[in-house]
Amino acid sequence: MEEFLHSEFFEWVEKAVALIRTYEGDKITVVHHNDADGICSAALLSKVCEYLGFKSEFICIEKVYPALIERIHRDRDGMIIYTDLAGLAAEMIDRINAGKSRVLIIDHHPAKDIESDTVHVLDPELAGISGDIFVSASSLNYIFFRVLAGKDAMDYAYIAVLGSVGDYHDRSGGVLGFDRFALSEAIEKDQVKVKLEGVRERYYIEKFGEYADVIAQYLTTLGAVGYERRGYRLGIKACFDGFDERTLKMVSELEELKERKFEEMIERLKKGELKQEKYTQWFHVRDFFSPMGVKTVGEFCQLIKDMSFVNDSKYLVGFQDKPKSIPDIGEIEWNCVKMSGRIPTSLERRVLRGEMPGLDYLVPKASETVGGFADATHKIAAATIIDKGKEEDFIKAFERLVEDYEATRS
Ligand SMILES: [Mn+2]
Repeated sequence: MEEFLHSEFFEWVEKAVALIRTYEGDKITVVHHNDADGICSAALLSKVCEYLGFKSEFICIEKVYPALIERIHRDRDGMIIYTDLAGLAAEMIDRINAGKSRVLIIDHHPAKDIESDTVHVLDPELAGISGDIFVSASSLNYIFFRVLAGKDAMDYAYIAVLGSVGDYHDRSGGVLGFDRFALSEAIEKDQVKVKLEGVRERYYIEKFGEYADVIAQYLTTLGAVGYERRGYRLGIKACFDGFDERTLKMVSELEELKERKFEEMIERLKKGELKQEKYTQWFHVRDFFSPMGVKTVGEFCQLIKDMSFVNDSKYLVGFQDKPKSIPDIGEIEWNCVKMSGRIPTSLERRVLRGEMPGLDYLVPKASETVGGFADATHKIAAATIIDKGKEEDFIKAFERLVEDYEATRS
């Protein structure tokens, strides 16, 4: 621990710890992401609440949509902790919260700090430390817990390792930085053994009798594929109790379900449901992917983008209905669809050379024309949310934008 004592980052953690220590209410609401890192973060925060004697409520969401934030803050007060998401949403949360609750955002994604008396951001990105490489949300929550509770927190170090691996922080051969600090404590406590496979480290977790990458995949399946069935709840529980037969059965059922739905959808697209425009090919899964979360349509596009039935010179766009009912929250007054875009490899080359426009240009612009907001855009992968019924207008706008881009180049 000593090596962190003098860092600026450590002072930030202490400030966050002071916020929870001085909280005078009796209940804390934890809003967390639905992937393995988010589930492990929630598990660690459940122990933080237990340690301090607070009651806790857990809300699992896929993204920080304003409508969800409004509902969460309308119906609750006291202290609300967001974790593994919301780093960039502090301003929006502050506006919606309007001074009502004490809010702490514990995230490792790119973040924006704000001046606020009630909303506070703890994020390594703000201290110049890459949250994508050196610290998962789980490791951050572990350090938060560790500073708060001292060595008592070490009993849960393995959960941080699980979360880091869930976010692929071992991709360079092993986890680094603050993730490695959590790993070293888990090793010290005999919770984890490092096995070297070639040039890659794997982390064997004694509690599960299994490697961290395997367990992290179970958690992701529970949280993402089983989102509408609240699979993440079983995931949080499994972090402490291990995977019982019922949970393992749910994992394998969900994996089969996903495979079956994906295969069926591919057949449907081959039989004509993949609509062809001049520059775009697109489809709509409606609610066929339920109970999987809306991230699924993106994963599906990624899977099929280079298959032989997909035209390799056209953009690939998929839509999925956003369910009206959000687990842990209830009915939300919205009527919208998630759009995901990907680019087949041969078109991707032309995009990267600048001959064709990227999705980071097309998707926000096309969304704007139909009044939507683009949530996450990169050159070769992008997503947005638009109103239901606007799908064809979106495609038309998308087509026009590509056409205009081509016209200005020739
Ligand atoms: Mn994460």
